[in-house]
Amino acid sequence: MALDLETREQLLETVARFVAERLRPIEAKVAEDDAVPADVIEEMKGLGLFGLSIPEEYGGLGLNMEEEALVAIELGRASPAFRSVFGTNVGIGSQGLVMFGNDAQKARWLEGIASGETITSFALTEPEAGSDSAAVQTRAALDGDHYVLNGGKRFITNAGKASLFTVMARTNPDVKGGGGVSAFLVPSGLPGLSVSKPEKKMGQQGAHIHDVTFDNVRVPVENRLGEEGEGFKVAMQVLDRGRLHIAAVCVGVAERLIADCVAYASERKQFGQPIASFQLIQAMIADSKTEALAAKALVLDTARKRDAGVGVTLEAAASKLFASEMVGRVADRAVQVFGGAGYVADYGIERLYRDVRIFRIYEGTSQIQQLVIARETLKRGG
Ligand code: COS
Repeated sequence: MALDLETREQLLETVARFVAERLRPIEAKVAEDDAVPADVIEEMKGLGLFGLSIPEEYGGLGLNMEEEALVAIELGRASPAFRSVFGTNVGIGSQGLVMFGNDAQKARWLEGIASGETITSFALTEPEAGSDSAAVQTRAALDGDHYVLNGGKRFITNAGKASLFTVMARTNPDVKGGGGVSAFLVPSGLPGLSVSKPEKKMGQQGAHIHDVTFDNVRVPVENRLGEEGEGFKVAMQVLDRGRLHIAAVCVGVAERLIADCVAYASERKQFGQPIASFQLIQAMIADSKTEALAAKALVLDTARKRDAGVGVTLEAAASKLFASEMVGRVADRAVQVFGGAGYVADYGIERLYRDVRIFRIYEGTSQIQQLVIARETLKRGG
């Protein structure tokens, strides 16, 4: 159910204020410390950010996709590391459970996910299963009323804090590809589950990714999500949704970068005038603005279609492809508009330039989005 317009505006204003007053001022420190302060995480919980997409009956805000996208755009105006704190709970870590969980599974976990007490992670990627995610090798062998999980996952966001993983593992080794894969809800406390130290990475300091290893982890049969063999489709549908969310974040980051460029170009003087008066600077701002508007229109149109029950595999992939490539260009132009100041750390532009690079890679690379778009277009006949 959609929020009434007044409530929606209030929510967006509250998030915008939180971003401006609480998150923006501490961006540089979060990057330096590689950690989001605990009191800020508590405030995120208080605002309901962990439960944006969790149904109201489980304590979430129950936003539809359009509303979630609008919130994600607002959140994009602060360093993307902040969104990552609750991003898995809103998206890939919870949506398998929301879409495919049975009543008992939902009753057991969704309230904790909505409140932020339970942090979730989505464990699909493996060293040999990145873009080829149907090649999952982690094994789940049935043994009485348990599955025994063995294998390793890679680059798993929030794994160090997660208390619940959605794990894709191969239940049928005779079936190659996605058909042999099932999805499981795996609490982090189970014996045999271990999480590595966080990886050092290019950007988004404060957000963490880890390896996760399963060594004879015994998972009760009732923790299987959906039927045996449905795990790959669970993952794909979770990703369809996640791609749209990421695209919305890209729009928010782009809008922020454009505003930063306008502010800087209006102040910075060369040749006796603010550089904003130069047409070559204006051209960069115009290109960035046009592309950001186009991405926003695509994202919101796709979100509305999804809310109306239309299949949006193609449109979600197109949103992710266009918006993530767009924000890469916008960030590149921002460095150019700022000139030397764009290259040094104090202004924060080089940090965002690094931060946005991952958007073209995670939840499916640009090349995977192209494949999905082409396949669906061919299937639809145009
Ligand atoms: N929704 C529902 N079902 C889907 C689907 C979707 N979006 N995408 C694929 N499926 C189904 C297919 O319909 C097919 O079902 P049948 O076997 O019943 O016909 C099955 O899943 C296998 O699909 P497909 O043949 O397309 O699988 P491929 O191995 O060719 O892989 C790609 C498809 C490459 C698109 C997929 O592996 C992918 O998205 N890879 C990137 C993964 C990714 O985003 N990783 C990031 C890590 S998570 S942060």
